[in-house]
Formats: sequence, C-alpha cells, structure tokens
Amino acid sequence: EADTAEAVTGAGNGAGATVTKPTLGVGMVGYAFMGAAHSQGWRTAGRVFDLPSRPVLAAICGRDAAAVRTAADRHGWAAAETDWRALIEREDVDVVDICTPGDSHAEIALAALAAGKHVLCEKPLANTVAEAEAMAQAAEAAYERGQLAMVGFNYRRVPATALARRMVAEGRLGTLRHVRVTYLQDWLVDPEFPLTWRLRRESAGSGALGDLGAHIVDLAQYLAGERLAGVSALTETFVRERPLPIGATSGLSTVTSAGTGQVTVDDAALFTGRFTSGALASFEATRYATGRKNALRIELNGEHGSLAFDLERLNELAYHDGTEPGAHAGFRRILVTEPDHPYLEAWWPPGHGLGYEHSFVHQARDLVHAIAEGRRPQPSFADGLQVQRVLAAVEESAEKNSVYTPIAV
Ligand code: SOE
Repeated sequence: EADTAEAVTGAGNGAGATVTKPTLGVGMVGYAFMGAAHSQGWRTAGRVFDLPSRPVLAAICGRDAAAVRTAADRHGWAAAETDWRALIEREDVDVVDICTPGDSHAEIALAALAAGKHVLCEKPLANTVAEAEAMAQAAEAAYERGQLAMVGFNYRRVPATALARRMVAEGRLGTLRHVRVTYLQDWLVDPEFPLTWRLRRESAGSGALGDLGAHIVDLAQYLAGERLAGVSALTETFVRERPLPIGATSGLSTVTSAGTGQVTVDDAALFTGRFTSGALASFEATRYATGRKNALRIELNGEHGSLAFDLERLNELAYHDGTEPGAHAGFRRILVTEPDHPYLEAWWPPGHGLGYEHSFVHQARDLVHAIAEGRRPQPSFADGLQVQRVLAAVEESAEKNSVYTPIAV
C-alpha cells in the first residue's frame, strides 16, 4: 500500500490532479444496523483489497454518549463523538459516512460537503425530492473542488449483480423486454410490532417504498443500463395504528410501551414501469410477505437471453442463453465465485461464497478507488436524486388511482 500511496493520479474532476493520501480517515454518523454494516465494510476493505489509500476508522457519532462509545469499541472506531457537527470538522476525517434515518441525510451531507469532506450517504438519498435536489447540486459543486459524494445502493456490489450488469452491457440479452423485481420482507406482519422511525413519514420519508423500493428501482435501472420513463402504482398501509416504542429503537427490533400512534407511511408498494427503450418493468416492495425475510429477486428478459438473481442465493446467477439450440437451452446456474468475477479476485478460492456484508466492503473499496482517481463514484447523488424522483412519481400515481405518471427529469 505504501508505494501506491505516493501516486499522483490523473483526476477526472474539475480540481485537477488528486494526490492520493496513504490513509483515508472515515467519520461515521449513526451506529445501528447500517452503522454496523458500514463499519464492517470500512474495517475490511483495506485488509482484503489492495487500495490506493487505507481507510482508517477515525470517529463514530451518535447522540447517546454511552451507546456510541460501546459501538466505537465494538466496531473498531478510534474516537466517539456525540455531535455530528464536531465529527465533520475533525481534521482526521476525510469521508463522512451517513447512516442515520433519512430526515437528517440532507443537513449532514450538505454540511459535510461544505466542510470539504467526501460523503457516502445511505439510501434513500433523502426524504423528499427537494432535499435530494439540493444534495445533488451541492455534490456537483463539490466535485469541481475535488470532493466526491456517493449514495449507498449496496446491492450493486454483490458479485452476481455486478456480473449481471457486465453481461447486459456485453449485449448477451440483446434488446431488453422485461425487468421483474420483488423485494419482500415480513417484519411488520405482527400488528403489535411498534411504531419505529421507519413507520413515520417525518423520519423515514416513506415506508416499504423508500426502504425497499429504492433498492429495486436502483438495481433495475443499473442492470438494465437505462432509466424508467414513467410508472403506475398502488400503495397500501395495512395496519394504521401501532404501539409506541420506549426510547431509542435499533435495527428492526425494539421494546414497546403503553399507547399507540399512527403509521404515516406505506406498508407495501406495487408498481409497473416503462423504461425509456420501451422495455416493461414490474416492482413489488412489502414488509408483509409472511415468511420472506430479505427476498430481493430480479429477472431480466431480452431477445437473446435472460438473467435471474435471488439475494437469498447471492453467490448464484441464473442465465438462459436463448441463442443455444433449443434441445440444450435452459436456465443454468453460474456459481459467481471465480477470481475473474467482479470483486472476487481478492477473496476466497472458487466455491467459497460471500454474504450480505461483503457488499458493504465492496462499496467502501469502490469509493476509495473513486476518490484516488478523482472520478465520479457510482451511484452518485445525481443517481440518488433520480431514484427519489421515481419514488415521488410512484406516490403521485398511487394517489391518483394508478394513473401513469412520467418521471420528472
Ligand atoms: C430494512 O428493511 C432493511 O435493513 C433496509 O433498510 C436495507 O436497506 C435493506 O438492505 C435490508 O433491509
């Protein structure tokens, strides 16, 4: 690492050449589920991959001093802060990683960019299109100054989805006709599950739509290599009142107290969409699919072939080559564990699979490379804004009884 660290890279940004630093200090805001996943990503990326700069877990931030200290010790952060403004001002922080609920994404990201930091922000980028617009605009201006901003759609970084993208880009499917995606969870089936921040519009922006729908919109567009032009949607809130939680909540579990409150987001969102090329897409995002825990499935059908991926079998990609003679044709399983598959050059021997957490390692790796090379990271805040516009069109269509709603550009 030390020898590559001295390299001066030809930069793609308006700031000219970027001097690659031997280390990259990370400051993370939030320490619950996503905080733990991102910590693992930052901790592991520099140990597994040869990176131009080695990520250093400089400081983690949360409001509860004792809890954030415990999180710092558990996940390997050098320091703990209780004020995110202090975190972004730290000299040992080069990248601010935002793992908080959506209602604070815009404020923290805008302040971090203004303070000269690179930013990684969890999805969905923001709670509203207006916030996402401000963030994308600030990210563009910051890029001219040599700073990068990326949104955390981590499922692009599963080796099998990255391979699927490569195969679509190689033209193996030919003209795309269909993209079919579902993202199914079941943690709200119990009507006694408490009213956590994910069930309130003011903190989460939307429900299954922003939490799960954002992932599948991004993944569908990324794999297809094109954008949605419009959508027709249905949304539903099945349980409108839930018990209130006691104090802070973490992850997907909590303790309840007496009293109830209103659920102000969707529980499920179903929509169809049309890609700019004319290909058709269908999407389903729900927290009520009893027995489905984290079931993200996507299938693409083109004139020459099809691909199918299931997050619950994430080391596999199903491929049907429609140009083969009918007698031998059919879906076959590609075991995505070969060294020439995306991200796998540095991991285990063939057949020794990866899991959910590795997508966060790859996310950290890709951002470190983008920073060293001074090129826009993918997905950028502009990509996050475009997904936000799709989510807004879904909500607008659902309010108008599924009327076809074009996506704003
Ligand atoms: C909860 O539904 C959740 O943790 C999402 O917020 C994540 O984005 C998804 O990756 C897994 O499920």
